[in-house]
Order: sequence, then structure tokens, then C-alpha cells
Amino acid sequence: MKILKVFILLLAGLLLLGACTAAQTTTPAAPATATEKATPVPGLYSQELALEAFKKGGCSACHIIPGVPGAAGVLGPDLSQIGSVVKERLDTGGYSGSAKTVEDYLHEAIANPDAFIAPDCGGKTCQKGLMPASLADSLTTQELEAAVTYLKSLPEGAAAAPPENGGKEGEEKGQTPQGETPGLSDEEFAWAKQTYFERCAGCHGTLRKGATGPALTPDLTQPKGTPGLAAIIFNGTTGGMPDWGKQGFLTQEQTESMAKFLQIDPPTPPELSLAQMKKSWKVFIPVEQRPSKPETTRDWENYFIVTLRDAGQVAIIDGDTHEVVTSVDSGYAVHITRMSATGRYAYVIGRDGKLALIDLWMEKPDKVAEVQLCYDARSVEVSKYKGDLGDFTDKYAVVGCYWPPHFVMMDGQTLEPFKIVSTRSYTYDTEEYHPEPRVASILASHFKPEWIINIKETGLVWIVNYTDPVNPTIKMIEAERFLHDGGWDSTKRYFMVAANQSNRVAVIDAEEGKLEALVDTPAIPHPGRGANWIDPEFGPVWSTSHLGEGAIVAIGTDPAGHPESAWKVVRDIPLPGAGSLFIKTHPKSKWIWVDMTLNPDPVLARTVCVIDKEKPDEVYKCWETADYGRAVHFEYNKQGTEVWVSVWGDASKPGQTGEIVIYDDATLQEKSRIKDLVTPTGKFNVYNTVFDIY
Ligand code: DHE
Repeated sequence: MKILKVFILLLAGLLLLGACTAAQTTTPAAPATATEKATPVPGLYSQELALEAFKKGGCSACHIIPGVPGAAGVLGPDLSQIGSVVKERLDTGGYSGSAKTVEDYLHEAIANPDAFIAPDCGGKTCQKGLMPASLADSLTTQELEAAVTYLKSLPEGAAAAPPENGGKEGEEKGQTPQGETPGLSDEEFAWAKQTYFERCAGCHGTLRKGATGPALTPDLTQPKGTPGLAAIIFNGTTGGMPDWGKQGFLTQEQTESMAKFLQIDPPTPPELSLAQMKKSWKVFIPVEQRPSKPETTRDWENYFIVTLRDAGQVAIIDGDTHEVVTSVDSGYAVHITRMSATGRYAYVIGRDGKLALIDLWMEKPDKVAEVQLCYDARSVEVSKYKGDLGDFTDKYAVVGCYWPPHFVMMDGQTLEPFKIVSTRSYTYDTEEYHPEPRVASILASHFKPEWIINIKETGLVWIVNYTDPVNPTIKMIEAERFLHDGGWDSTKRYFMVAANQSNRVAVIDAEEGKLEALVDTPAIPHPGRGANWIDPEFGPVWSTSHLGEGAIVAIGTDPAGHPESAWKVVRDIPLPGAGSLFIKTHPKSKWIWVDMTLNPDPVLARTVCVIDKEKPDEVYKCWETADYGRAVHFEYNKQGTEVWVSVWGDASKPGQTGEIVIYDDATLQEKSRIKDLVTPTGKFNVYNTVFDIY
């Protein structure tokens, strides 16, 4: 009906057009620069009207359109020469829609965008459903007509200015804000602020300065306008932005509220002092009242601590019997769990910066202490060193925060915080001040009293010596921007960390305290902690999968035994799709396991694949883990004989909230399912986490 309506209106427009004299219609000469104002043209066609239509439709968010201020988006096709491109498409048969002329094609592209999917969107394959079909309804007939005439005549136009930031998706720098700042009611503002924190800050930053996702400051968002931003939020992008609307997390109205919120200056979040942290600190069971030996007959070293993301809990599951021993309330949307050096304590960090300490020696493990150290956190680690320089077993813990940007050291058994270290500093390469350098992964050295702390935005790896933690010494190693997650090589001398948006892996030599190498990878490496295995040709390697490309790489990690392969990508194994978050193996296993959790195709999102270490040129086998949800994250049991995979479901859909599927690693056969868990994501086996087995 909608399409019919548009075409009737168009027909009326075209008839009118035919009745007019040639002098009244004007072919647009696109202004020479992207910011030059078009001259209004009297009569039916007006550049002013066309520009208004592009602004109203938010077209600049996704397209390059010469002469349209801010139109340098790369999510959709480049429209610089769309008239001649379409003509060629129509002439050569490279088009499958129903239009016969360039005008019809352009009308169809606006009113029914999925009738034909253009092949190239900023160097990537264009996606169905990305261009909002409601666009035509928001334009008047004259605006639609003006936009079509403008586009049709573009071969003569000058090219639009490319984004100044090196081409990050949908982002332009140096734009001055366009148009009115949209208003939000107090209620909408409060909703958007909270939702931004929960869903968006992780990738775009609390101050919206950008990291895994592009910056979203008003100078960049206002030129895109509410419709353009809302379309991206609703439909997602090929570059990894989730389709929040299509997934059902946000309604159309909510995406518009969020789009408006993004055009307003970000509210500055509060700081957090040691005194405030201490106010939140609670010890439920003092150290002296805790068990002096394990109270349970279960093998607690084979427990799995499983994040139940949307329940704000972790489940403690017996790795031998697959029974849920207990569930413990923890912080909001728990991110990860790490174990103390003895394995007795589990440290569970929530996105809200709340740290819970669980004693696994109790008959029924429970929380013995908790504290809030940030408003937004992702990482926690413990002191693992025992040697000539002292015994730091189960002594300290450290939490890394996204906001405020700092890390906090505390007593490992009570969680009493005692030292905050701010990470606000200067980018390693341009030495520019960054107000929000977030703490990404933290790893404890097994050989020195040190933590490797990765500062995402400044690209610095800080080696923090905790021998005297109140007066810590910190060595800052220049590595690469956007440091995210990573793990040890098999010898635990080299730390391999993904600089995700830089498409690189940085190798840190923890023994000598220096950057050993930077290795180029496919788009957006995301290893979790990675996978160490022996390649039949290249010897010891460490592997990562990628968010942006369907590929697993193997990087040589043995400079002494295999110098020719060291710190080089020696294998690039194709996967059926991109969107992978995690990869895993075990020294006893013949397989490497990999997921594709964030792939936009729901079938691939719930599929896992394995690669045979003996024949690592290609994937050995892939299969669906369930008929709903997303397959995410792997963990082995203590014996290295089982692999556990989470099916990340929807907390609001009974029967599909999520489960864990357990496979026999030797045969790849399913052994059992632990059903009806609420959105299980990460799983951490006590033994494997203590000894960094991956
Ligand atoms: Fe994570 C690890 C940050 C989204 C599940 N995640 C990490 C680490 C960081 C991080 C810095 C490394 C911790 C360490 O080793 O010390 N994660 C972020 C984000 O900033 C991001 C991209 C966006 C966000 O808003 O948080 C993000 N992460 C997710 C998810 O959506 C996942 C799948 C589910 C969730 O919790 O929301 C998720 N991240 C995990 C897991 C690990 C992790 C399971 C630990 C992997 C391991 O085996 O060590």
C-alpha cells in the first residue's frame, strides 16, 4: 500500500513535471564542497528542497552525497555518481528490481529499498533491511521528487569530502553541528542515559569519545540528524553495530529517543573516591570465620563459575556431575570471573563495578565480601606470584574500570580497597590528552609480582609491580591503540593482546618488560584469551578469531625454536562468517573451537566450528548448538575432556532463556545440556583459570 501511495504521488508529480516548461526544471550542479550552500531554484525542482529532504531523511549518516553537508557516511552505497551507475546497471542487466528508468530506480530505492540490494557499501557487501523503508513516508512529494532529481544528475557533481578520521564507519570529524538540538523530556532523558550506559557505553565510551565503536559527540551526531541515527540504531551496521531495533531490544520510538540523546552533550558521570568505595564495602563472613579446609566432597577445582548475565548472578556448576551447586547474586550484567592463585576464591566483576568475592571451600559456596569500585567495569585479576620476592598468593586483587577511568587495588581476602590509580593520560602516538582511557584486560604474571594492565584508548600496556602496592612502580609500554582482550602464550612469557580497532595484536615480553612485536591481523581481532596450540608446520602458535572478518589467524610464538615464524601470521583459516567473540583449545585436545556470536545471520550466530590441529588449513566441521539464541564462549573441564558452550538466550522468553551444551571433546558428540539458565555467557573453570590453560 505504502509503495502504491508513493508511486501515485510520484505519478502525479511526473505529470505535473511534464506540463511544465523546460526552463522551469533545473539540473542540479552540485556545490563544489560538502559544506557549500546550494542555491534555491524556483519552480518544481529546488536544490534547497533536495537538501532539506536529505537532512530530514538523515541520508548523510549512511551515504556520500556530493554537495550535501556532512554526507560522507559509508554504511550505504556511495551516491556520488549514482545516476550513471544506475544507468549502467539498467543497461547491463546487473539489476533485479522492477524499475525501467533511472528515476524509477531512485524512487524504488527510497520507497522500497530492499527491492534491489546494491553490491557495495563502503567496501563491504550491502545488507538487506539496513535502509529504512519508512523514509519515503517522512518526505513530501516535492521533497522526494527534488531528492530524486538531485541524485539523478550527480555525475556532474564534485566528490564529497572523505571522512577526516581515516574512515571509521559513519563518523565524520570537523563538522559543525547542523540544525536544532532535539529536545527530550526528563523521562526520556533518564531512560536514554541509563540505556546508553547499559548498551552503548562499552563500545562508544561514557564520554562518547569512541573506541570499539565511533565517537558520538554532538559535532558528529547532529549532522546525521534523528532519522539517520535512529536508522543505524534500529538496523545495525555491517561493521559490528548491533541491530537493537530488529533484535527487539528497542522500539522505533526508543531508537528515536536515543538518537535525540546522542545529539545532546553527554552528561558527565560522577567520580568515585576511596571513601565512597569503602561505604559500599561489606564483609559478610570475616576471614577467621571461613573454612580452614574445603567443606565439600565435590572436586571444587572442577567447578565452573557461569555468568548469568541478565539475572545479575553467577551459577556455580559441578564440572563432574553437571549439577548447579548454587547461584549467587553478584553485580549487574556480570562480565568475567577470575580465581585467586589457590583457586579457593572466585572474584566476580559486574558491569556496574561491583565486585563479589565467593568462597568455593564452603559447603555451599557463597559471597563473603563485596565492594563497588567503579560505575562501569570489565576486568578483575589477582596476585599470583610466589617466589624469592615474596608470597602473594591470595593476597591482592585489582579491578579495572571503564568509568571512572582507573584501577583499584584491594585486599584479596576482604576486598578492602586501598589504592586508586587513574589512567587519564596521553595517547602513546600523538601524545594527546585523553579524558577517558579505559582499563581493558588485566593479567597476572606467574613469574613476577606484576600485573599487565591494558589501557585501551592511550594504547599503553602498564606493567604494575605490586610488591609495595601503596607505592606501586609502573612501567608504561607503548603498544597500539584500542587494546582490549588477550592472553599468555603457552610459556606465559609473552602476553598477546588485541588492539581491536587497530587490527593488530601487540606482543609484550613480560620477562624483559618490552614490546616484542606488533602483528597485523584481519579486521577486529577478538581472542578472549586466545588459543595456544602446536602447528604441525610452524610449531607453537597462538590464535585469535575476529569480529569483522570470518577468519582465524595463527601467530608464531616460539622465537627460539621457530624464529622464522615468530610474531608472524603463519595461518589465516577462513570461517563461514564474521562476528566471532571467542576461541578456545586445551593442550590435550585435537581441536580448536570457535564461535560467531555476533554474526547477523541467526543460524551462524548459534553455530560453532572446530578446526583440526593436524589439518589446520580449513574448518573441520560446523554445527548449530540450539535452535535459538547465540552460541558464545567455550571452557574446558579440568580434565580437558569436555567443552562447555553457552547458548545465550532471551531472559524474557521462557524455555529460551539459555543453556549450556556440553560436548565430548574427543568425539565432538553432545553429552548433556544444562537447561533453563538465564542468559549464560562466560564460564570459568577454576583449575583452568588459575593456571591460564587455553
Ligand atoms: Fe566482554 C572479556 C570488554 C562485550 C563477554 N570483555 C572482556 C575483557 C574486556 C571486555 C576488556 C577482558 C577482561 C580481562 O581479560 O581482564 N566486552 C567488553 C566491552 O567493552 C564490550 C565490547 C562491550 C560492552 O558493552 O561491554 C564487551 N563481553 C561483551 C559481551 O557482549 C559479552 C559477550 C557478554 C556480556 O557480558 O555482555 C562479553 N567479555 C565477555 C567474556 C569475557 C570478556 C565472557 C572473558 C573471556 C575469557 O575467556 O577470559
